Amino acid sequence: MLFIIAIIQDEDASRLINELMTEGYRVTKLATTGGFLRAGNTTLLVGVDDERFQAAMDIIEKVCKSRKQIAPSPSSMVGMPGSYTPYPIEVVVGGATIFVLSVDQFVKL
Ligand code: 2BA
Repeated sequence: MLFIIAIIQDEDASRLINELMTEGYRVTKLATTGGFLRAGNTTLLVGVDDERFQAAMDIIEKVCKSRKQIAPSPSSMVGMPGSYTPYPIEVVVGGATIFVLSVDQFVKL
């Protein structure tokens, strides 16, 4: 069994959950916040059997779109000695950021 941790944009969450559930995957949704933009995003946890892993990845790839976002300069740079006036920057937010872990044990009590 494999464990997919997928950080996605809020706009894609509802459709992705629907598509995964329709195909029989089990999904847990977490409301999360990106450290860089300090904006909300969504993290999905999906435990899958090895043979169904690639199909789940295909669904995530199909649904999740990259988007450009305008963000203020990282707050860590503002107000520091010698720092410059904050200016907006454009970043491309994935798609999806995905971590895949091997599951040692899966227990339901
Ligand atoms: P955020 O940390 O809010 O980052 C949003 C977007 O800002 C990133 O999109 C990237 O385009 C840009 N960005 C992030 N850190 C940057 C930096 N130090 N300098 C310049 N630009 C930077 P994505 O790479 O698609 O990431 C989307 C979200 O996925 C992130 O939101 C974060 O919540 C998560 N994420 C990405 N990589 C991660 C990692 N290695 N570990 C944990 N979470 C990660």
